Amino acid sequence: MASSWAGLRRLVWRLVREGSVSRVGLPEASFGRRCAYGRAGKGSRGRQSFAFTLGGTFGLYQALRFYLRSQGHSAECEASKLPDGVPQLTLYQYKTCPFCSKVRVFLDYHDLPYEIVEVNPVMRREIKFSIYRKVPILIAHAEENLQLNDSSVIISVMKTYLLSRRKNLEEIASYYPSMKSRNEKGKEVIEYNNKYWLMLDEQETKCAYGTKESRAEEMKWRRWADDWLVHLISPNVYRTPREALASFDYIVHEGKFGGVEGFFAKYVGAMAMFFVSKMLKRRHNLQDDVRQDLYKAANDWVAAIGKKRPFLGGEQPNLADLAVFGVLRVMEDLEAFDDLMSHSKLQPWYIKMRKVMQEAPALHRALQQLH
Ligand SMILES: N[C@@H](CCC(=O)N[C@@H](CS)C(=O)NCC(=O)O)C(=O)O
Repeated sequence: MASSWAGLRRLVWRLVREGSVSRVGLPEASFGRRCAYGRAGKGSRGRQSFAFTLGGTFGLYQALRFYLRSQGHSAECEASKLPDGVPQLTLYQYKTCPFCSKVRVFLDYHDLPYEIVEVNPVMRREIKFSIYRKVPILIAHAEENLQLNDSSVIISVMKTYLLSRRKNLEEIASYYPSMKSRNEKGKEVIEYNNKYWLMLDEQETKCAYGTKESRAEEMKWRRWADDWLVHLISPNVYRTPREALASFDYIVHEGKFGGVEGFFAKYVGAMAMFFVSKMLKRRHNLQDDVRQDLYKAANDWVAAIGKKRPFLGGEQPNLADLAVFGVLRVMEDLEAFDDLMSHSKLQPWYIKMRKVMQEAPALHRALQQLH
């Protein structure tokens, strides 16, 4: 522990001296303007003024202190895997899909580099190699390519891998077998029963969670993000013909569509989704004013965090924080998102999440240097 703090002080001094910290302070988030998260700060190294660097370094120092404290940092916990030990990753996605956004948030937060392959949602040629026909799909280019399906499986496998000292990716993935079952409409679906569970031994569990309750809480809210929060998105962003058109304008702009395809997708897609969203509203028993369900979900989430901690994970976000943020982020720039910010209690948490997502890559790089 003492050596960690000494290392931290050395690191901060080196960063100040070299001016090598990218900006970690974030201006007040401006909603209604799309924010590119990507690899925050890369390429801006060494170009900041001294005062700016010092401020950023201090922010990083504070963040590191919180991080180490919140992780109950100890010699045993330090043994977790470094991101540069992770194989090359390729994410097959639709940019605006909430499940894909969840995975990107997870990878960005942990500073794991990955290639993106944007899939054309009409032909889906890019995932022709796969029997599993949904996105996200993550390919880990290890000795043999390993395909991981389902956002929550991907996140659990990768998080287990980062925390685990002995298991390799193939072994961890084998603990998440797919199972065919039938949904309420009798349609065959693939499910992964234990997808919210990290495969950790006792020591790793202690490092990751501290208490049993925090592990159970994380699982509960990760499931909630998939089973409830996600289902509020479509009814809200396609609520009116005007909103449906704005949503499809965004989807076509951000997604991979041919010219004519894009034109049809925008107008036909918007009209279709306007009607589909009404069906989804009935299927999930939403209120007539679907915004009310969205606001309530946000307020339930904020209530679960409570007043004593900034994130559900404590001083740092846990997998549930990352999942909820990933899901909601796809609505940014749309009317539903602005309404959500002004009519629910979510905004302070959301701003903190944005800030932590900006800081996380620098934080994880700094932690690597500490080890
Ligand atoms: N449970 C899956 C759900 C993935 C999913 O439903 N993805 C949608 C896109 S948001 C999809 O690929 N649908 C099939 C299609 O577009 O044809 C996960 O968490 O990854």
